[in-house]
Amino acid sequence: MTKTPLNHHHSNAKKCWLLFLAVCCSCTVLLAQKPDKVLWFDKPARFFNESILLGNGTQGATVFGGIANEKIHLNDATLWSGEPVNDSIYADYYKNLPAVREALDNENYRAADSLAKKLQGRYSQAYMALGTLYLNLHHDTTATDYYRDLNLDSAISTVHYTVNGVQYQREYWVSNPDKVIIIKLKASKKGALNFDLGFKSVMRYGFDKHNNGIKAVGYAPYQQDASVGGIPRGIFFDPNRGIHFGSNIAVNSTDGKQTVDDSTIQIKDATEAIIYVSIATSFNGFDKDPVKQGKPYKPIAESILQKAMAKNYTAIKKAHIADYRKFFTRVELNLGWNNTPKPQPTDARLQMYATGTEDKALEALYFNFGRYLLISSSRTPSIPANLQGIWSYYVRPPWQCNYTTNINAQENYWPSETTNLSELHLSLLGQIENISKTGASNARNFYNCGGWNCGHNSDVWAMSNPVGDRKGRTNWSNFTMGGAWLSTHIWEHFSFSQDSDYLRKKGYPIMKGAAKFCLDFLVKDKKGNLVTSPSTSPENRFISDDGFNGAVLYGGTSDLAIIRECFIKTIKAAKAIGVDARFADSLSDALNHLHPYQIGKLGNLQEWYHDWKDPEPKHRHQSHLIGLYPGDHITVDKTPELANACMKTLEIKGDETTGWSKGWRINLWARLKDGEHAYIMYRQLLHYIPPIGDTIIYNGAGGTYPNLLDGHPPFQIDGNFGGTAAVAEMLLQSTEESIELLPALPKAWPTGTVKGLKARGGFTVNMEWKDGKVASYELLSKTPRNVLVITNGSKKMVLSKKG
Ligand code: FUC
Repeated sequence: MTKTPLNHHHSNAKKCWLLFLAVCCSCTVLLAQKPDKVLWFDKPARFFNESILLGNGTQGATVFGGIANEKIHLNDATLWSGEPVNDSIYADYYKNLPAVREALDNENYRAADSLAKKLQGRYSQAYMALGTLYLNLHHDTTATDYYRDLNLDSAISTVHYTVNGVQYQREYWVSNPDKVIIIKLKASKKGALNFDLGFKSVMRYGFDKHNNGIKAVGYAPYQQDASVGGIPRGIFFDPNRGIHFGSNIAVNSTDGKQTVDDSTIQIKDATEAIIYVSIATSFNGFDKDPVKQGKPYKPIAESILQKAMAKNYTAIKKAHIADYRKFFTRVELNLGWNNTPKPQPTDARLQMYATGTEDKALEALYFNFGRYLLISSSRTPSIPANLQGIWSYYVRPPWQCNYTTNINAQENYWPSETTNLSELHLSLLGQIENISKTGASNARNFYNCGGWNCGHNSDVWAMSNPVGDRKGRTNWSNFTMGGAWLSTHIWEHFSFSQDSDYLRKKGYPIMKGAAKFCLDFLVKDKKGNLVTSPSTSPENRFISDDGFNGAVLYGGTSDLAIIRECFIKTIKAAKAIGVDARFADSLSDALNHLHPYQIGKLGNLQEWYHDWKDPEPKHRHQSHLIGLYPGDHITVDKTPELANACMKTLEIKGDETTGWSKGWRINLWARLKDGEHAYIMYRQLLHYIPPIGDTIIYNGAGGTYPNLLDGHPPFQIDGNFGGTAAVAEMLLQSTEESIELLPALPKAWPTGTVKGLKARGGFTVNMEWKDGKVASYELLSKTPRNVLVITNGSKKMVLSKKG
C-alpha cells in the first residue's frame, strides 16, 4: 500500500484559489473563506429558504440578518402539539382485519380498499414554532458592504454592513454546552448601537414579570388535527393542557443605557451588546402529561440564562466551538477545487451550477452542510430530527412536520453512521424504543399480533397507529411496516459502532419485537408462500386486472423487502450476542417461505404481487428497492438479476422527482456501482429552486433552495441528509465482510481525499485518489483487525491500524 500524507489537500489547487481571490477581490472576509465550508450571501434573507439555520441539537434559531429589522425564529425540538397517546380507543380495531383479508382472498380490491379504512386511527400531532425575536435597529434601513454567512467550521453566523460610515457587526450561535442562543452586536463607532428587542409567538403566550429582561411564557395546542386535502381542521388550546414553554431573554451591554419592560428591551447609545436567549419546555417524556407531570420549564429557562450570563462570553464561545468541532472535524472531504468559479454568494453559485458549471467545492459544501445540519438538529435524547430538522415557523407545518416512517424519518439518519456521527443516531434509536412501547398496543389493537409495529407516522408522543381517521387514502395511511424498517437502524448502529452492550441491553429486544410482529402478521397466499395482507406500497397505486385503481393488495414487494431486511438483521443480531437461536431459526424458516421477488414484463423489479400497470409509473417512492438501499440483500455481485431489475425500475421512473426521492436515488445508483448516474442525480438534487415566498407550495421540481436546504418542495430536510449519505456511498461501501473503496466514483471527481468516513465493522477510513484510482488509504479500528478491502478491482486482506 502506498502512503502519502492525507492532509496536503491538493495544495496546488488551493494555492490557485487563494491567489485568484487575492487578485480579484479586495474583501478580506472573502479571502479567508473556504468555498466548501462557508455559506454566504450579500443581502438579508427575505424568506425562510434564504435564511441561516443554527442549532445545538435541541434549540434552533433561524436567522434572517435584516439590516434595520432583524427577526430570528426560535424553536425547541420538544415543542409539539398534543398529549400522550391514548390507544385504548383502538382496543377492538383488529376485528376489522378478517373482512379486509377475505376481500383480498376474493381478489375484491375495491372492497378491500374501503374496508381497510376501518384499520385507520388518528393523525399524528405537529411540531410547533416557539416564537420569534424581533430586533429594531435605530438606523437607516439601507446599508453598504452587506455580508451574511454561516461558517461550518465553527457553527457561527455573522452579519456585517455599513450605515452612514459606521460598521455594524453581529455574531449568532447556539451553544450545546451552555444551552443558550447568543447574538452579539457591535458598532465600529462608540455609542452607535441603538435598538429595541421584542418577542412574539404564534402559540398562546404572554410575559411574566421580570426585572432584567423578558420572560416569555406560552403553550402549544393540546390537539392539532392535521389538514386533510389542504383543508385545515381543528386546533385546540387550553392553558391547563399541552406542552408549555418559557423563553428568557436578557442583554449584557458594555456601555449605553438599558430600559426593560415586561415585553421589550431597549438599548441606547451602546457600542457592544450581547443578547442571551434561553428556552425550556415542560415536555417530560412521550408518556408523561406535560402539565401534571411536566418539567419545571420556568426555573430551567431562568437558570440556564443566569448561568450563561454569569460566565465569560469568550469561554462560552470557545466551549461551543470545541463541542461542535468534536463532531464536525471527524470527516474532511476534498473533491478538488480547481474549477471553482470566482467567489460568489452561495445562491449565485447554485444558480451557476444549475446551468452546468463545475463547482466541486459546492458539491463538498452540500455534503459538509448535511453533517452540520445533523449535528445541529439531532442531540435530544429520543427526539430525532423531524421533517424540518428542528426549524419551523408554522402552526400548521407541511405534513405536521412529524416523523414519516415510510422513508423520511429513516432517510434523515442515513448519513449518521457512514459520516462518523454515530452518537447522533441515538436520538432516533431512543425514539424507536419508545415507539416499540406504543407499538406493542398498536400491534395488538389493530392486527391482533404480538411484538410491535408502527404505521406511516410518529411524533414526539411516539404514536405508532395507522393514520387516516377512517377516511384517509389507503396508499399511505395503511402502511404497516414503519416499525420493521426502523428496527434495521438498530443493526446499522451496531454494525458500525460494534457496541454489543447496546445491542444486548437495548437494541436486540426491540429488533426481536419488530420481527415478532412481522412473523405474526404474515399469512399464506394461494401457493402457500408467506405474504402480508393487507399490504400497500408507499404511497403508490396500481391498476388491477379489472381496471381498479387501488392501493390495498396482498404481498406487496416493499412489505416483503422490509420484512427480509428486518429478519436478516434480527438473525444477525441474535447471533452477534449469542441469544435466541430458536427464534432466529423461525425467522430463517419464514425467510425461505416468503413470496419471492418477481421480475416484471418490462424487466423491472415488480412492485405488486401481480404484474399490474402503474397509473403513475414515475412515482417518487421506490420502496420495493429497499433491498438494494438502504438494505443490502440485493447486490450487484450476489443477486445480479435483481440488481438489474432495480436498475430497470429506476430507468422507468426517470430522474425527475422530489428532493428526498432524488437523495434516495443517488444512493441506489451508487449501490448499482453506477457513479455516473449517481452524479447526474446529485447534480439534480442540487438543482436551484428560487425562493418564492413563505407560502407553502407543494409542487415543482425537487432540488435546493438558496440557503442549501432541500426542497421537496416545500422544505424537507431529508433530501439534505440523503444527499450527504450518498456522497459517502459513492466513495465507500461496506458490508460486514468487506470494504470497497471508490465503488461509484464519477468521472467528475478524478482526484480527491477523504478522511474519517466509517465502514461497517467499526473501521475509520482515510484515503486519497488520483485519476479515478485509489492512490493510498489507511484503515483504523479500536483493535487491529483483518478485513477484506476491494480497491481498483482487486481484493486483499488488510490489517487495520489501531486508532
Ligand atoms: C411522504 C411522501 C411525501 C412527503 C411526506 C412528508 O408522504 O410521499 O412526498 O415527503 O412523506
